[in-house]
Amino acid sequence: MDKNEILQKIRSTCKGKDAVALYQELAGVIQDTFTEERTAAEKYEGKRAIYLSCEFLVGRTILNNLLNLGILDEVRTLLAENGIDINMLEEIEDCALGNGGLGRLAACYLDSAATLGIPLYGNGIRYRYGLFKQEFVDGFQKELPDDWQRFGDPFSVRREDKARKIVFGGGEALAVPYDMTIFGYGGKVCLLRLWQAEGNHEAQKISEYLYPDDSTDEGRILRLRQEYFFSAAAIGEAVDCYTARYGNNFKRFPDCYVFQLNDTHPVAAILEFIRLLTEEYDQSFSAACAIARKCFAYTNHTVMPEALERWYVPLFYKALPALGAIADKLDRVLQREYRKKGLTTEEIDKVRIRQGNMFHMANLAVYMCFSVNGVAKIHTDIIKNKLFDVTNRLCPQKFVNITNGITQRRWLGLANPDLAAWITEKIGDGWRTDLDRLSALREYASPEAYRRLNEIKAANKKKLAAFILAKEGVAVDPESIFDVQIKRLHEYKRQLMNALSILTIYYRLKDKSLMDFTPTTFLFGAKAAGSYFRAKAIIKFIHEIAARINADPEVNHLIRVVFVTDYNVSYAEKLVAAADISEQISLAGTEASGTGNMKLALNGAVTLGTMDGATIEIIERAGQENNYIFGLKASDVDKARGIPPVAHLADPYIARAIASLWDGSFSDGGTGYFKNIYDALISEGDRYLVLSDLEDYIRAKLLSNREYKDRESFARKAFMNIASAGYFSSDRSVKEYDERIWHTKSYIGQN
Ligand code: 26Q
Repeated sequence: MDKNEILQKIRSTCKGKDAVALYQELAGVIQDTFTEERTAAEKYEGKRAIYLSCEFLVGRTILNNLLNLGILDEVRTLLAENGIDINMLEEIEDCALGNGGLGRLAACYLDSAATLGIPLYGNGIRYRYGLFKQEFVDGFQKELPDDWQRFGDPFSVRREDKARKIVFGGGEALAVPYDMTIFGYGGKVCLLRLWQAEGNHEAQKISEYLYPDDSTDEGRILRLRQEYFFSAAAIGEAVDCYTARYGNNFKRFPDCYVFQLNDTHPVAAILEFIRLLTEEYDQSFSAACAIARKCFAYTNHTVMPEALERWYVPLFYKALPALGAIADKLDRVLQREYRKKGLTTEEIDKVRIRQGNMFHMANLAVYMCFSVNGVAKIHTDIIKNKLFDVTNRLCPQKFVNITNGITQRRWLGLANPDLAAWITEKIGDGWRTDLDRLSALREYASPEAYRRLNEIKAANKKKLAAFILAKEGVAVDPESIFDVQIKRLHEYKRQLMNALSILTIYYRLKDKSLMDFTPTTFLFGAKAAGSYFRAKAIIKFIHEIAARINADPEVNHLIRVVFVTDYNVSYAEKLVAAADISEQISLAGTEASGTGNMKLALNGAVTLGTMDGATIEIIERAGQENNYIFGLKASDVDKARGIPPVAHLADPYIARAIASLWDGSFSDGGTGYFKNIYDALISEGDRYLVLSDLEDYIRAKLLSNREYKDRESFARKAFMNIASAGYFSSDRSVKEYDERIWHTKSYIGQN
């Protein structure tokens, strides 16, 4: 790649274009310049790792691509010279083909693999509509369709030559791949192949929406078809390429391909692989299974029972008849194998693929994959010792921990250019490809450094405050503490606990029992699944609290609450750069890893959190003394469940906050939302132990609030968090996947 050549092309064509035309122009120039690299990735002959995922939460790409190509600053200047503000490009596209953590992780991994030159190939679905756009009407969430291709999709190439027919129960579709170029830092690329379903109306529906409603059988069948559709396309293509080279002898297949399953969503790939080899390549069932067991690896992202995929057997057969039969056959093989090994009936029942009239997809994945990994230490321990304990006793070498990571190019370089520049000034810019270098910052620890950090944070807060005023119409004080909770709305993540803590603080400020409170802005960003009643109830509750507090002249110079609209990757970039406090408050043992925790720590936010997920590993490195840790440990949770929720209402402010859910303090517009929340806490046993942790949470929150006053010592904590964040680069994670699971470099054909 020749930087100057690109700049020259841009210079000659950028004049007189509006934002959309300019965006397309820039993308076109970049894309054209990399035809060779794309072709090289496509023709690569070594072993490939195929990342199968229903979600890729790519976000906006134009600025990130310019950054990774090392020409962001030059292009910014060049456009400015022509009277164009580069930021207007940010208004254009947002490729949100994912819901949250799991989808964003896939995007970070592609960025890292591209940068490192690891032959990782993303495979997913080219949804016509991505994650819904969020609006609030009177504090109620409304979901609107996300027409992300409105201005085109200039980083993708349609590959009709690679289209494949996919047959499922009662129909077929043509799978047409679109190859999206993922630009790594330094100019290497990876390919993200997104399959689009074409054909009749039924066929087209397959790639229409990310997560169609699965409250009906029709919706569930559609979801299954989606999962099968892209998995079968990816498997079919791999097998075609392999047989073209090696014929029908599949012995070397595992030396050419490894498939990483991003949760169980693409697990149909295993069944499809066995189907293809047995039905079309004349392999025996056991031979096909033996090969499958060498080339599939499974990442688990959750221990919550309701997020573990289970399919009603008759429905599965209806959608995918041939695969249903294979799943049942594997279940019989599993029982025979484990009986021979001396497992008890009870143990076998726990690991069976078929559980009554349901197929248990995680059990299928664990049985068939050579590697099963969790996404943070505590999470891997839980899956080894609870979820998959039987398999772990039999086959402990199958289980691997690979703690998640994030790409520092987007989450520091792009999101926080001032901090990035300051770090570079101190330690050079090696951190862009080796985040461990951040530890060298420790040598620069000094009051001068803390002062500078505070300046950078203050400037980011000012920018965010201006953005929030423009976008949300709420004025926030950039001098106040920015306390940030950004993540999908889920009960286990306990946004409700944050809301209740804010209410108790509000009541205490009102009756002057809380003095010397440092002014604080509480920021929330979250989307709730359209069908998740209680999550939407919590959103409304937070909006009611925000409206009350922000309009109260007695206290609104001390405390404000903002629920930002349409939280997405771009909003996250602004929020992480401006956060003082990072809220990571899930009930211990419920958040598999979290990755927002890493983004916030990397940008110098201090964690207010529980010992859960990867937060534990962040604290291990950054020091408990530099963060605010509270609450139950995972090992305390069972015992805590024995205490009735009402036993935690002794504090009058907490009691009052809970009462506000039913005593008419707030109105839910007759939806029953607030009664529903009250019931969750009081009548239904408070599943996520909000009340057990609330008091200690408020203690920790108020402690951080007091300590913030000492600006130097607080900045020192932020500094230590930044200097300790090196481990959480997705470069490290992806290298671990490659070294411990994929082994792409030990491809025998290369020797
Ligand atoms: C389940 C059944 C049927 C249909 C859909 C699903 C489903 C869909 C999406 C279940 C789970 C998801 C998404 C999970 C997710 O994003 N998990 C997050 O993954 C992150 C990356 O590993 C972790 O950091 C987070 O802790 C975890 O919550």
